[in-house]
Amino acid sequence: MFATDDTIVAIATPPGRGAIGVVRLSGTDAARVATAILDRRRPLEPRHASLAHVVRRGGAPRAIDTVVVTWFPTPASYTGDDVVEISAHGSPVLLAEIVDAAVAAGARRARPGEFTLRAFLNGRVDLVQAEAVADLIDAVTPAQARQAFDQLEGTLTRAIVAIGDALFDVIARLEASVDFPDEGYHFVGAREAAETIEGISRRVDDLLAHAAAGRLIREGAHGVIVGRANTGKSTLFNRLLGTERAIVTAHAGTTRDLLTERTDVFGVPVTLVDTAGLRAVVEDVEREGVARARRAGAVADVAIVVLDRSVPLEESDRELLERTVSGPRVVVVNKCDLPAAWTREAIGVDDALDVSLVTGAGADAIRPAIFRALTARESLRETSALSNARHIERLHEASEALSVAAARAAESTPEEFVLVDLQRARVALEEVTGQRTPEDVLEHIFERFCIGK
Ligand SMILES: Nc1nc2c(ncn2[C@@H]2O[C@H](COP(=O)(O)OP(=O)(O)O)[C@@H](O)[C@H]2O)c(=O)[nH]1
Ligand SMILES: [Mg+2]
Repeated sequence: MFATDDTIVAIATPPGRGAIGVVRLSGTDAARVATAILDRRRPLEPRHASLAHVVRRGGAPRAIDTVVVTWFPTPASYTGDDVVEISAHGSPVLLAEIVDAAVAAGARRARPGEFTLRAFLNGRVDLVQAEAVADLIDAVTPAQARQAFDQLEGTLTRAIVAIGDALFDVIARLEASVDFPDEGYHFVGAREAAETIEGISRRVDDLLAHAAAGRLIREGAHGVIVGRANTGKSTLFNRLLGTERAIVTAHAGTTRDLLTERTDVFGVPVTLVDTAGLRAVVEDVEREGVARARRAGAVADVAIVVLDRSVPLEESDRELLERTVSGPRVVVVNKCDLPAAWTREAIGVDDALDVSLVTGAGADAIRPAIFRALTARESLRETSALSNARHIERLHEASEALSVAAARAAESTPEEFVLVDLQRARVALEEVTGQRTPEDVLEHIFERFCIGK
C-alpha cells in the first residue's frame, strides 16, 4: 500500500458523462508518461495550461481528443510529487482510453485515496487534513463542507500541534530532572509541573467540549416519525423533504415499511424515517412494518411523535408519549384544521406543536423544533474544530492521561511515573495528526476515499 516510487494514474472526476473529465498522474515519471501520450511540439511549462492532443500509439498513431494539460512539478503539487492533470472531454470511454494509454506508457492505476495518501506521506498535509479532504468530498450539507474545509485549512492541526509543543516542553523538563535524581523535580517544581499539565489538559478538554456538536454535523442524525396510523406521519415526512416521497392515503396502514430520506436541518443532515403506524395490525406485512418502526424508534437520535387531534386519544398514544419522554423528541399535534376531540392539557406536553399539515398552519415550527431537540445539549453556534470520531477518541485518551499525570505531579510522585502518562498523551496526540499512526489505521482511513483523490 505504501509504495511511493512509481507513477500513478486515475480519473479524478466522477463516473458518468460531464463537460470535462480530468485524468491525473502523479509520480517521478508523470511528465514523461504525459509526454508519451500527448502530441505536443514544445515541452510542458510548469503550472501553465497547454493545449495538446492525446494520441493512441501502437499501429498508426491517432489523435483521440484535444485536451488541456497542466504540469505541477515537485514539490509544489497536491501530492508533493510531479503531477500532471489532463482535462479532456468528459466521456467515460474517452477518459478510460487516456488512462489505458498512460498505463501502457508505464503508469500504474491508483488505488482509492492514493493521491492524498502520497500528499500525507510527503508531508504536504497531516492526517487530520487528509481526512478532511474525504469529508469535504463527502459533504452533503453546507455546514459539513464548511467544517471539513476548516480542518483542511489546518485549524485543528494548529490547535493540536500547539498542545503537542507545550507537552513536549514539560516532558523535556521532567526528563532533564530524571537525569539528576538527587535533586528531584530539579528543572521544574512538582507544583509548577502539575499546573502546566493541568493547563495542557484544559486545552484538550476545550477542543472536546464542542466535539459532540461537530460530530452531529459530520455524521448527521436519525429522526424517526412515529405515531398511530393515519395521524399524518407520511404527510409530515413529505413536507419535511419537500417531495411526495411517501404515499399518503386516508386508508390507515398505507405505509407498511420504513421509508428513509435525508434532509438538511439547519446544517445537520437528518435521515428521516417514516414508519408504519403503531397500531394493532391484522396483516403480516404491516405487522413487520410496525416491528421495524419500533426498532427504528429505539435507535433514533430524535423521535417525532405525531398525534391526531381530530380523533379521541387512545392508550397507544399515551404509551408512545410515555416511551419517548426521556429522549430528544418533538410532539406534533396534527389536524388542527378539524374540530378538536381533545385539548393539549390531555397530553401534558408543554412544548407540543399545534399544526395542520394539510393547510400548513404551524408547520414551519417543526424543523426548528427538531433542531432544538437534537442540539439541546450542545452548542452548535461555536464552530467546532473537532468532528471525527477517531480524533475524539484519541483526544479523550490524551485528556485522561494528562489528568492522571497532573494528579501524580501534584503529589510529587517521582518524575518517571508522571512521564509515563505524559508519553501516553503525546502518542495519542501524534496519532491524531498522523505523526505516529499504525499502518492498518492508515489503510482504513484511505480506503474510504474515492479513486482519483
Ligand atoms: N384534515 C387534515 N387531514 C390531514 C392532515 N394531515 C394529514 N391528513 C390526512 O390524513 C390522512 C392520513 O395521512 P398520512 O400522512 O397517510 O398518515 P400516516 O398513516 O400517519 O402516514 C390523509 O388522508 C391525509 O391527507 C391535516 O392536517 N388535516
Ligand atoms: Mg404513512
